[in-house]
Amino acid sequence: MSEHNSFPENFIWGTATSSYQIEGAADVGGKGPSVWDTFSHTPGKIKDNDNGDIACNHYYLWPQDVALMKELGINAYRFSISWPRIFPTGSESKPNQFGLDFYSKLIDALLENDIIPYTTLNHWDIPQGLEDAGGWPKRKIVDEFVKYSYHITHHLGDRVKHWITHNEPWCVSYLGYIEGRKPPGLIHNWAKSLATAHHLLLSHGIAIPEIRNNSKHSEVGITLNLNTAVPASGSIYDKDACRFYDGQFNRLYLDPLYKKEYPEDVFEDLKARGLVNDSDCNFIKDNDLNIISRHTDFLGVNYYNRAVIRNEDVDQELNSPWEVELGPKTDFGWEIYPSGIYDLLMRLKTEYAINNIYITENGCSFKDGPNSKGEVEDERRIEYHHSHIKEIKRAIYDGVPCQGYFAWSLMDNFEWGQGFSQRFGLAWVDFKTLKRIPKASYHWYKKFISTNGQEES
Ligand code: IFM
Repeated sequence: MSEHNSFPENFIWGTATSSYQIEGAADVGGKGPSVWDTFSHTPGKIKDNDNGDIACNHYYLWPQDVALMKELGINAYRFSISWPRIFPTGSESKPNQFGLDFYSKLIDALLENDIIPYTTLNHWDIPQGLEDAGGWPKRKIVDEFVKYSYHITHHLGDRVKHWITHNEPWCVSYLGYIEGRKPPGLIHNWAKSLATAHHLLLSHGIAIPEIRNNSKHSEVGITLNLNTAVPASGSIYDKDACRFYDGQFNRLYLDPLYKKEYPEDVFEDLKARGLVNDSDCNFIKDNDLNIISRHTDFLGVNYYNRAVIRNEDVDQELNSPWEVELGPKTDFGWEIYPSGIYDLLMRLKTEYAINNIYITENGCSFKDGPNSKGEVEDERRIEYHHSHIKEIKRAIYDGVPCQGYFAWSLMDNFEWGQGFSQRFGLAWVDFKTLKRIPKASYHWYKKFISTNGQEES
């Protein structure tokens, strides 16, 4: 790269999705119920009581989705495998061949169209049977994940060469056990939340050699949702709240993976506040951290926004006035802050010396729909992606080893607790007819990546 106006040769340009958000066919082909089937069918959990029974119907419409990708010109596609399609209750000893065949056909079609599959093993929709047996807080699930990883890579590892063990462990651990916004919907249960984080990381570490063994010359990594956190003011209260936030959101995952240790301040804080005690933390066994910190080939980074942290526990009379100016927001209410991705990438390079990074998700929710001509003019989405990609390029020129970018998402889909009300897609989906309509952002991304992101300097 001699000029600062293009991306490294062989840079990966992709889009991402996940199984529960797009597939539908909730009980087809021997698939068992996932925790998301249960959660979304529990009244009041999902906006408008939506569920993923049909979603984008990708299970049946995948040939047209592969055509949509081909037309877009991406060279990679990140998707996830529905664990209960392969092990309906989780505890079977043999995989469900019908489930494997579905992914096998999809992978063949991708490769025939020169689209490299990047496959996530766990994007949250674990078999309900494993949840009933105790879920992530119980160490037993680690063996089940390793078994599942073994069988998937045994069957698909000849063709898939890029593996992501877990997507966003924080969402499972924190949103599932502290805020209750994701399955199993518990609140304020720090003991289970920490054990969940640990077992997700441990299962990642144990699965790495199994995956490498079955899928020769492959790369294996994990995807974390990370952000840049700043205090709302220079007060000691906001700074301290920001330290804790960063600890439980970013460092709780990065430190064990890359420094072989947990952030002590997070555990000390929780103990001081009476939220956990010593015996709650005895899920960490000798050697676990050696396993968790096994070398990975890449880190997948999902970045959406910055976090501005205000200490709400302190009497606001004692705190300093809010000092940070917030940027505009998406329709989800998330702040648009492109330079946060630059700051994050620089931190990953300097503080964690990470050797290879993919941006496995970045995107925004805007509701823009078809106009009278049937076209979707989502200029704000174009601006969002463009401004973030420019910051990634700046980080690459400042030495960050970033090898690829996956826009979230290929198409509008089931946005978890928000149901179908939040739209992240480059293609509009009419959830009545299931028609996909490429948005202006799709056409922009297509043109942008066709020149490897080259721009007038
Ligand atoms: O839709 C989700 C995705 O499943 C995980 N990362 C964040 C996206 C937007 O909320």
